[in-house]
Amino acid sequence: MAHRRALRNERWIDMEETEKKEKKIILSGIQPTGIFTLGNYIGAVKNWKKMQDEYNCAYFIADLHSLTIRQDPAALRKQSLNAFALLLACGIDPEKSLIFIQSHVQTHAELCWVLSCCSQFGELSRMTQFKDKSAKHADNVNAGLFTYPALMAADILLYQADLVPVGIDQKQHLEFTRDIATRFNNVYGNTFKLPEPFIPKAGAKVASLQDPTKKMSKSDENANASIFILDEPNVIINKFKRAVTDSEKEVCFREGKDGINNLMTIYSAVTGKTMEQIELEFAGRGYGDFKLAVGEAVAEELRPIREDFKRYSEDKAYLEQVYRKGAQTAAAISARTMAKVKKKVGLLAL
Ligand code: AQP
Repeated sequence: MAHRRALRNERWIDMEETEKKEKKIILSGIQPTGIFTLGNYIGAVKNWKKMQDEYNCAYFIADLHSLTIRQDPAALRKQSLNAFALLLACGIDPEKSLIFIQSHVQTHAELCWVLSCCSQFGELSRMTQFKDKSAKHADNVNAGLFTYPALMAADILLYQADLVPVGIDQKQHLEFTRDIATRFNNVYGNTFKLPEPFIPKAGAKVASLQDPTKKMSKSDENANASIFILDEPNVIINKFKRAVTDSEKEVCFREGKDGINNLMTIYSAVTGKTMEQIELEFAGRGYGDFKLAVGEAVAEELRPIREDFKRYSEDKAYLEQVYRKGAQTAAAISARTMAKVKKKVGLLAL
């Protein structure tokens, strides 16, 4: 099969000090809570692909994080494998980037425990995601939801990441990671690199097509609110036709036009056109023409991903080979940090 290649992960395995200095380390994860949306794609994965040549990238399926919300076990297993295949289909190349499934690498849970013991109840209680999610899932306000930032800190600090691409919603968690790393380094001596937030040049927040004041989300109950990256072209076009806009007729990016602003942001992200070019292109034409153009452009952008996903997901042996290799490499790299941490906090070596 065309996508089958020898897997070396060379850049990561042989990453000696020299290369480490040349290329910064980027780390990011995505939860396997469903098929990725156009928001996940434009806001994260599309950029992840672009960053592979310039940086040493580590990308993972954050399945441990997704346990903070109640999951159906069989569905979660399937979603994790699908999410992994989706990363490959979106152009994440296992020869350039380290890709793995979080729960396959035990150091994540292990460091999370140590960092939980360095986290204060007060600072965790101030996390807005905890407040939002505990309000949304009032019947399951579990300890994992509360200590989620400690796991995210472990994910980042294990790989000594320089940069972490974050949306505004995750900024507070990255600040927490920096605080906890600083605290640990002050008490035990220099152990962790302090990660910086990374805002990619072409990163955009994509809003729900049905309520443009909300972000587009995998878990939105309204199927018309989100474009899933495996949606068929006719489904995509119909969802855009139904997108909520306003009662005016002018395609222009302006405060108060949340629906049109969102569609322009999406169109710009997939075509590379500026807002001015888009305004000119649709001057004097109605919203109908514009919505159709956005739908067609998105369907075309996602077409190769849908096709590649089909090929990857049919080749379970290849997927297993890639995630096994990724887990081995991630375990070897993260073990270096974990060994340092254990020694510093006083855990007896085996
Ligand atoms: N609407 C969005 N616009 C831009 N970026 C987005 N991201 C998510 N939604 C949008 C970015 O995608 C990356 C992975 O997100 P995640 O799966 O770890 O969690 P999430 O942000 O909670 O994504 P969802 O789709 O909303 O999932 P559910 O419904 O399960 O909560 C992140 O970089 C995120 O910023």
